Amino acid sequence: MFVDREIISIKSGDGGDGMTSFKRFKGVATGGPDGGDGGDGGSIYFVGDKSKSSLIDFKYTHKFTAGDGGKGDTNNCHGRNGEDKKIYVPLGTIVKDRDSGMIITDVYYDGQEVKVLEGGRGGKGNVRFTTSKRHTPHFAQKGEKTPVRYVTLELKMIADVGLIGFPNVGKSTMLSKISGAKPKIANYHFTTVSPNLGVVDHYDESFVVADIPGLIEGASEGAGLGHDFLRHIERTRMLVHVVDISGVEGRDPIDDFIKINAELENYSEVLARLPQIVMANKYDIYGAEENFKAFKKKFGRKYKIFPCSAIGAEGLEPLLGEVSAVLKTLPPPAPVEYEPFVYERPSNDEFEIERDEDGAFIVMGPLVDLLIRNVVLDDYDSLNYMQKTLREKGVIKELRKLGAKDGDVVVIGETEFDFID
Ligand SMILES: Nc1nc2c(ncn2[C@@H]2O[C@H](COP(=O)(O)OP(=O)(O)OP(=O)(O)O)[C@@H](O)[C@H]2O)c(=O)[nH]1
Ligand SMILES: [Mg+2]
Repeated sequence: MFVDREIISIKSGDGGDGMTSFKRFKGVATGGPDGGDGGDGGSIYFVGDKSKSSLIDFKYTHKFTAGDGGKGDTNNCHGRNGEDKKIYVPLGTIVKDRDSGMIITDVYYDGQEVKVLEGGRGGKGNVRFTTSKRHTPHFAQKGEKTPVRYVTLELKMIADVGLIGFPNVGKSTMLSKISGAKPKIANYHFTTVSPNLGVVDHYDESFVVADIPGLIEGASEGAGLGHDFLRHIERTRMLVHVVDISGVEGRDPIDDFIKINAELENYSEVLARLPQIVMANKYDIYGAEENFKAFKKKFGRKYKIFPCSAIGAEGLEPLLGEVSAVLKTLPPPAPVEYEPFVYERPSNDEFEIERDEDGAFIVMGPLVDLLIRNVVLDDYDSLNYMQKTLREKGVIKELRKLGAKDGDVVVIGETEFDFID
């Protein structure tokens, strides 16, 4: 089964919680704080793997999670860091944010590693909250929790040359003769149901050829199978347009050629503009010579046309020579161009204030999450630390601006406070 589009969920590891603890000595109630930091969560990477040719693995496994960071420990011990998760994908896999459709990365090269989600930060242990005034902080920071993200994987194969044409014209036969690929070949339409890649060695040059299912009229609007696969030749550098010059199936090669080019035009300007040469195949069949002359007369000025018999491996050498020569004039293949989309980590400083029906001010947002993580409400030092943070981050100022007066209720997390300016 060939799979070229899947949605998966990815999640980097949560940060481990920081530890609250105090040194213990014989005969002494408590020593100084010694709670260590939590470990960082593992990150999510995508890795290019040339041995993969489809996204089939993701049909069965949709969920990828990196390891969580371990909790900080006593004696100032740092929690262990979570394990990274590496997701191996075929070359040419474009990773998009599912919701916005924006491109996060194009995994293009073998072994290329792209970090897509950073692990959550480990929380700080209580040691880190010691100040000159506060010697025994009874609180530590919780690890950063990371959200689940959904990404679309879309395979757009990477090949130098795309083989296009009606069904049954001999595209797969051609590929099997010029490369080590062994595509299915048979005398009926749509023998090929998914793309095949083959590597062609031609003297000192080497290039990759993609054979896709046959195209038919209306392919650009979804007729037949071709439409789903046109995107796999969007990234090629040139096209070899295969026509059945014998017209053995009762079709007119000139007509065929015009129709397929019209479909390309409809589908994408990029495809229509790719350099194109013509393989006039099945030249071995009686009647082909006549058709070839007419075809050449009509298109010979605009296109280079090569009479061939794929089945007999005849006439392929001049065609490959031309492919090789054209490729040399073209820029090297490159990943798609895009403004990379980056998942933001929850900013620690943002907050919003709303008023509920009773007039209480509700403070919300990542800043609040941070405060709640940091503060142990029945601890005096901790509460002071929170007040200081509220002032520093502009929450008090904003409350005042919104008209908060002494005695008004301010809700932070699950706790209510009286506003005192
Ligand atoms: N006489 C003759 N028959 C050929 C030639 N090339 C291919 N064929 C035959 O044409 C039929 C179709 O060949 P395929 O290579 O499967 O054609 P295709 O274009 O890949 O077809 P689809 O995958 O269905 O689009 C097979 O029976 C081949 O043996 C040729 O040069 N001469
Ligand atoms: Mg085929």
